[in-house]
Amino acid sequence: MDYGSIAGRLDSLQEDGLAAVASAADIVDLEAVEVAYLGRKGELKTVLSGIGQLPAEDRPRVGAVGNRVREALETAIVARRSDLGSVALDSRLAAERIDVTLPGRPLRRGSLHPVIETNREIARIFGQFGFVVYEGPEVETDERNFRALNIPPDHPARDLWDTLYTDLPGYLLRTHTSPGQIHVMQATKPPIRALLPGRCFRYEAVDASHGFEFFQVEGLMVDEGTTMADLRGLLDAFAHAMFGARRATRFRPGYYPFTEPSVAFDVRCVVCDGAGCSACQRTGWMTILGAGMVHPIVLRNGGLDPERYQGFAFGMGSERIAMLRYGIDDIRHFLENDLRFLEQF
Ligand code: 2NL
Repeated sequence: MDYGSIAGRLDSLQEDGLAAVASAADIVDLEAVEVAYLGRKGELKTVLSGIGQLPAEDRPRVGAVGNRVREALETAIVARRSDLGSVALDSRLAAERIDVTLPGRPLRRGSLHPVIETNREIARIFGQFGFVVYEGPEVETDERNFRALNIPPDHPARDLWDTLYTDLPGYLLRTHTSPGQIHVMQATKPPIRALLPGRCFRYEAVDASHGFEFFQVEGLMVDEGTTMADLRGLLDAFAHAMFGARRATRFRPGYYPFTEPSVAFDVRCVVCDGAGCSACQRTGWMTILGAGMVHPIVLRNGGLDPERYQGFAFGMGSERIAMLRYGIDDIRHFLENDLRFLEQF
């Protein structure tokens, strides 16, 4: 072992090392090259370990060559690492390139069911008069659905509602949302301005204008000194908001066991505007809801003193209002969930 042979080995180590650095294909490869040449058990260490066998005067010269080789390799590795880094970034950028000029992918758009949308519009209009939306359960007691509303068992008025009963005695599917109003009266103090939308059920043969399930929106107002004039004014405002500002309206006498007096509320036919057509059976008028002054017995069942409080209530079929708004002639469309129908709203 002499200076010449060690220096020669160091030169060829540098040459091999630089070649290995240059051909490292990626960062991981380059790290392995670094460990192999400059690591604790790497090539450089191995060659330099022979330094002890040299004459003392040769050792600094060999050390100087060793340092030059280490620096050359380290410099090459740093440069190669930065090259490989930008190559990796370039290829990632290429692989993940986004063509911002492509048209977007359309999302499928949903919309509210026309009956629900109609309920919301009704709630929006009455909301302007301070009415607050409440919801009650679809399975109700015979007590709240009938008896509290002045419809005792065996009363002939029960024939007006063909009822779906449950297996549980005393429980039924509500035939109107009025039992929810009983909840409201029992739970809150006047002044009450409540709106109750919801699904109702009747045991009924299905045809173009009847379903066995349907939606209803009921309103209830109770306060001291509430009169039929307040009812008429409110319903006029509703009719004008829903069917046009100049639409004529009228009250006709009606009958409900839970209101006295009771009325039917009509608007000028929205199809012929009074000229007479098949939609209004040539009467020129269409009934859009039933209403009346809350019967004193019903107020008392709601926990309120009829000597102090008066109230009115009204109820409308959501499907009927939706049919008039959109010119739909068959109520069965609302339950069939045919997308060709629903997508039009
Ligand atoms: C209709 C008519 C109506 C009511 C509903 C009501 C509720 C309570 C007290 C008194 Cl708690 N009345 N609701 C009153 C009159 C008519 O609905 O045929 N709707 C589709």
